[in-house]
Amino acid sequence: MQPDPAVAPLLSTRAIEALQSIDPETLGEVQAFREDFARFIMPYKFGIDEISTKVSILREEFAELQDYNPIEHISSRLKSAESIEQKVIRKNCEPTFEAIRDAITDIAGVRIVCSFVSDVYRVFDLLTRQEDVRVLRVKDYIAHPKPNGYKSLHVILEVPVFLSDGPVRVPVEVQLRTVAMDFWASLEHKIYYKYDGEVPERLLRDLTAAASTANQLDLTMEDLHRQVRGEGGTVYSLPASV
Ligand code: 0O2
Repeated sequence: MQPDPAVAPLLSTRAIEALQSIDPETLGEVQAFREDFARFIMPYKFGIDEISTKVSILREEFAELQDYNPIEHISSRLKSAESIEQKVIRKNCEPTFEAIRDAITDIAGVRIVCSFVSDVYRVFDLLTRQEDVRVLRVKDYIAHPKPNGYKSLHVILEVPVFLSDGPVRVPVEVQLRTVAMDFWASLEHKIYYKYDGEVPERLLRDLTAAASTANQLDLTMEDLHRQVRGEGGTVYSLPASV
């Protein structure tokens, strides 16, 4: 393969030689794979759009009609091809699009950050009650934190996406957590990557202590919030239907 003349001056000699050594058949296979991957990943992007729209509607409705909004912010991500590949290896999944579709349910991810713990369960309830949403799996790391202190409510939701050749149902992993849980998880994630998973014992201890401080902050803030609103006792749990 010859490099595109427009970009050739930007490439090193090694890169140009590498490109020239690719035969047309291999190049065709790579291009076909790129197209297949784009077709595979597209519905997941639309799944994110569907969930994001649902959350935005709830958020706007709260902003218009209530005197406070339980949703602080929302973010989303599509798992990268590299990250999907790592998970395929970790889960010992067959490397076909069909098998990946069945085995990996967090290709589309949406994170909803709420003000208080009760809001996390409230937003979960409002989302999962919608009739086009199916709950595939729930992991309540708030009721049952991970040993390192990680807290979050994870739910795999399945939503319909309407494509030109018909509807497909797409799984989307939704992570719901408070601002304090999010702050802790972001830092823990950075530290974990910085040390490539081998975090020094002292830092692990400090992180666990910080998780407990974040938890205490959540309890205190929720209590203050309830006092200001003149509300009674706290109920932090999943609805009975889950
Ligand atoms: P990324 O880039 O954040 O998406 P499963 O999917 O159920 O087969 P898994 O992946 O263990 O298995 O699922 P789980 O327990 O629901 O956790 C998935 C995601 O939760 C992770 O995604 C993180 O985003 C988050 N998470 C889980 N545990 C921790 C933790 O201890 N610390 C932090 N900071 N985040 C955590 P990925 O796949 O790691 O990547």
